[in-house]
Amino acid sequence: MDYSVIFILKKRGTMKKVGIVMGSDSDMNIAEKAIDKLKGYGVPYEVHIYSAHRTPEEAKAFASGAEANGFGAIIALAGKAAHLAGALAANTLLPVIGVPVKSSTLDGLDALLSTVQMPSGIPVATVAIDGAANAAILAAQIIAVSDDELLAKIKAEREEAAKAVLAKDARLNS
Ligand code: RP5
Repeated sequence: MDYSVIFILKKRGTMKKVGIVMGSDSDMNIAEKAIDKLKGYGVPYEVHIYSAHRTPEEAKAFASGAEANGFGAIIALAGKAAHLAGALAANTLLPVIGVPVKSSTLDGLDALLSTVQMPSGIPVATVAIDGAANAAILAAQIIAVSDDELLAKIKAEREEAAKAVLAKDARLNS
């Protein structure tokens, strides 16, 4: 077999997964934005429901084992007193991206502050309230550091987005 074919097969088999963890199934409509993005890039992922408060042991076990289980980044979605991203980050050296989820009472500001205000030494990369699509793009960028094919897909997507903006601009003055 051609060496380049062997290389491609090896590389496909070893692409790191993204873990999508949400605090409740009520976060699923937001998690779907991340799932759709990762599917579009062809990035493997797993989705789980673990809560920092309701199932702390399972959340800890997932984070502790994530690197050994083939994950390259973790997206954590939670609303209200959203400690999930921080609790996962405390138990792994993988990059953790926090998505504060908007709840019915404080419009997600509670979750934003709970997710973003991490103590020094345990970082969480926090995206906007309900910003699961950006979380997935950031996770894909992290995986793409060692995957040129994935990097090219993300670059192409940005170029398409820029073209769409410029086409709208051109229409304003035509
Ligand atoms: C958080 O509390 C979850 O992430 C969810 O956003 C919020 C409400 O959870 P449910 O009461 O709907 O299960 O832990």
